[in-house]
Amino acid sequence: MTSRRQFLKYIPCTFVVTKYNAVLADNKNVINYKITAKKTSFSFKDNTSAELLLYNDTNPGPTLKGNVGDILRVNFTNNLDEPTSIHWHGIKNINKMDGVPYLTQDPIQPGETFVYEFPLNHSGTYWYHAHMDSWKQVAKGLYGPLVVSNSKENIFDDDLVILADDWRLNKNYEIDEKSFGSLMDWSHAGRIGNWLTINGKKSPEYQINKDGLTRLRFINASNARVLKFGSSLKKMKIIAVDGMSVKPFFQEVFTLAPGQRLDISVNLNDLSEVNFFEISQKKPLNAFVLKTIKSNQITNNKRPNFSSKYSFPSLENAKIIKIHMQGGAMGNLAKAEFEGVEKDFRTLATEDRKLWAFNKEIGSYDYLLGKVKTNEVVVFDLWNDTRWPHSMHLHGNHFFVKSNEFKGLNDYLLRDTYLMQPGEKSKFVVLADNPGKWLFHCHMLEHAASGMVGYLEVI
Ligand SMILES: [Cu+2]
Repeated sequence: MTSRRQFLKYIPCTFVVTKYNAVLADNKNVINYKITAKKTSFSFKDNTSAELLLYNDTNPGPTLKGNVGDILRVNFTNNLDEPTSIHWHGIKNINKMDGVPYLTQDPIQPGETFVYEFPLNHSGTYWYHAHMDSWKQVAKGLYGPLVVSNSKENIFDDDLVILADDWRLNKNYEIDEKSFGSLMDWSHAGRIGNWLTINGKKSPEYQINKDGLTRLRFINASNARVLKFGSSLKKMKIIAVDGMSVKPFFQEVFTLAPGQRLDISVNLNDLSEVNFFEISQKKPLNAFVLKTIKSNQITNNKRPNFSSKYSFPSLENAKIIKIHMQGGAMGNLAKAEFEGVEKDFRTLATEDRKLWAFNKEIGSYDYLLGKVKTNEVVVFDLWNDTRWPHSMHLHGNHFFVKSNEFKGLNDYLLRDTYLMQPGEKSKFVVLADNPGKWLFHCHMLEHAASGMVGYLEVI
């Protein structure tokens, strides 16, 4: 492993093929995928063409599917002009497969191949995305869904991924390249877009079985926009949050912050269609439509069997890690330490492009937040002492948190990404049962790039 600074010294380095030798059990089913990242033209609207960075030339990238117990093996080739890596968001991964450059692997150079291989231990809705300059690479389309199934949950007649992205396009329906790196975006809400797609399309329509039961797997792949979904149904039945099954509950609308996932179960009964809207702005947008078609193949009289193997742990001997989040526009961060030097906020912003801090330190991929033992119960005692919401994501280990965004739900949910409102104080009860160096960062990707990032080491 090379550190970032060492690495910068010898760019360009020689291109080698990195081979991961499987040490996983031989008797498991291996699901093989081949993924290539490259520049690809894509049309957001008829007669327009945008240059994106895509996996296998599609937006979103291919939906990777497996069952609990399988091994996922992805033979990945980087045909971009820049280094990259892939993170498997929400997967309790083997640390060296987690895809964080400089922390868990060296960046994958142009022309190089890297084999990601890891077991799928938990069912749920996940996604994968670039983790190198992700504020740019994700904004240009480097992501895709990952769905892990479990036979006990297999009661649905239709199962659809609803991957939403909020693109910032110019008037020619191309990526607005000029605004990349805008200090205004980085110090405010992040790169907020102007063009919503669902699975790469504007307001798509999906046909589902009449009288059937449908599972919708929402994923927010936006750089920064907190999406809010409503529908023409009175209420939506939520069955999973961040890939993890929950005791079903009903909401009229729900928010979905960058990086988060949420699954709902829909039964249209007598309706012939249902409309879904994105309502985070004054004017609701048509997100997508479900329309029923006739079918005789309904297998819908099974009862779901959702269960979680995790229970809320005792906090008696919990290790507390305090994380004071500061910075951004209109914030109270006067000074912070960056690469060992204390600097005032203005200098950090204008000279270093750093704007956010944990505990008065500008974070990075090598900023250690705490070191704990495997199976230790850890409490992140967080305070969002900024004027902005932050979608906080922990790699490799999940945490219980009171998810205040759901109306009437006064319970802890197991999550991997939680949206903290301005001023909010919150406790993440982390089940540190997966050893390794695990990034903890804001999933507003501009915030992560400008300091809201660190890692937890589980030894
Ligand atoms: Cu943030």
